[in-house]
This record gives sequence, C-alpha cells and structure tokens, in this order.
Amino acid sequence: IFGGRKSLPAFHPWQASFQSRPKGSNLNFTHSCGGTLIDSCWILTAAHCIDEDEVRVELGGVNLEKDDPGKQFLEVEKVIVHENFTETPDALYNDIALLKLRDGVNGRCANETQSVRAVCLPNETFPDESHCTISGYGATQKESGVSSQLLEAKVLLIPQRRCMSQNVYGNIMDDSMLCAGYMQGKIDSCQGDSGGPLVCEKDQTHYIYGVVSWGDRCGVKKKPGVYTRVTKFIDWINEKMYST
Ligand code: 4AZ
Repeated sequence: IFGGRKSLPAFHPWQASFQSRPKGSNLNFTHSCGGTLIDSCWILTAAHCIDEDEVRVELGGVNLEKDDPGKQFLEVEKVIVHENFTETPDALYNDIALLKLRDGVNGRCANETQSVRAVCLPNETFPDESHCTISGYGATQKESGVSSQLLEAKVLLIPQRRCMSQNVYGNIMDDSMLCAGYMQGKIDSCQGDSGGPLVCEKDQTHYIYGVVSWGDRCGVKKKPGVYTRVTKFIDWINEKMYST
C-alpha cells in the first residue's frame, strides 16, 4: 500500500495473505497476494494470483514475520479461476478467483475470532466518491517488495466515465473493473496487494467491493488503482460456492 498507515489486529479481520512455494520444495511459504475471507471456507482473490505453486492462506495476523496465537493457517482444497479471465499487456479482465479452504471436523474452515471474520458480499452499488478502504502487505513508496506489516489506506470510488477517459485508462477499461484512489496519485494499492480487499462500509456493515487487480505503476497522477468490480460477479461467486 502506497501512502498508507499501519493497521491493527481486528481492523481487517477478513484480510488474508495468500502464500506460495514451489511445488515439492521444502522452502518456506512466502506472501504472494492478498485475499479476502467471504465465508468460513472461501477466500476471494485475483485470478492473476493463481499459478502452479503449492499454496496456503494466512488469516488473523498483522505482521507476516511475527508469530501470533491469533493467526490461522489454512490449506487450499480447490482453486476456481473465472472462465473469462484474460490477461493483455495493458489490462486484466474478469480478474477474480475463489479459493476453497480445506475443512476441519465440523465442516468449518477458518474459525471466527476477534481477528478472523468474513466480510459481506455487496447487495447494491456504492455511489461515486464513496470513501472505502484498501489493505494489504504490498509494496510501499519506501521499500520495494512486500511490507511485513499490514497497511491500510482510504481511497475514493472514481466515476467509471472519468477512469475511461483518454487521459486516464481509456477504453482498455471494461465493466468488470472499477477505479479507486486519487487523481493526484500518492495513495494507492501496489504490487503484493493484488487479490486483496477494497472494502466499503454502510450502516456499520463492511462489504467487499473490489479486488486489487492492476494499474499503471503505483501512486502515479491520473493512474488510480484498478479493482475487479465484485458486484458484477455476485452470481458467479454464489454459483461456485453453493455448487461445490
Ligand atoms: C501489481 O503489480 C499491481 N496501483 C497492483 C496494484 C496496482 C498496480 C500494480 C495499482 O500487482
């Protein structure tokens, strides 16, 4: 997160660290992407985060390098990438994936605690200029690579027509995406935040409104962050969750 601040335990109890290591290796798992807990057994993330590596999910922490009794590590039973995910040199389309977690004895996966809780799926659109929140372990303006500390920042939802204007992203944008951030730059998601949450709040309920997807670098003027538009994928998510 560019221009963010340190988060605290339980501020983003749905935040996941999606971790990977080469298949068959005994290397440590390292953070590769963010993710969002949307149900005890389901993580929403970005399709471009999925590769052939062995993966696991970390929940309930705010520092990747610190042991914490509140952390939960879960195995992934199944990966579901959107059928229409497309990667071009300029943009990512339908950049969404689901991770089904491996369940325990009681048919539950993640245990709900103070620091681990699922976020809601949105049932309506938020207005332009709404204040929403991004969080993640991605790159900051200072260090490259990932941040061991979970960071957060407030961003604004940017009108689609403004983001599709020729001096912003133009016609590479489609309705599977939304822009959030600031036209003046400085505050943004960045590499390593991908797959993680853009959350908007209404009546004290938090909704997963975007999945960190792509952008032209980070924190650059007229190049706000681009997020997968979760409201476009509600039927897809429900279909995958309730038929598997
Ligand atoms: C990335 O490389 C990336 N500023 C993620 C988010 C943004 C840019 C790049 C948005 O994963």
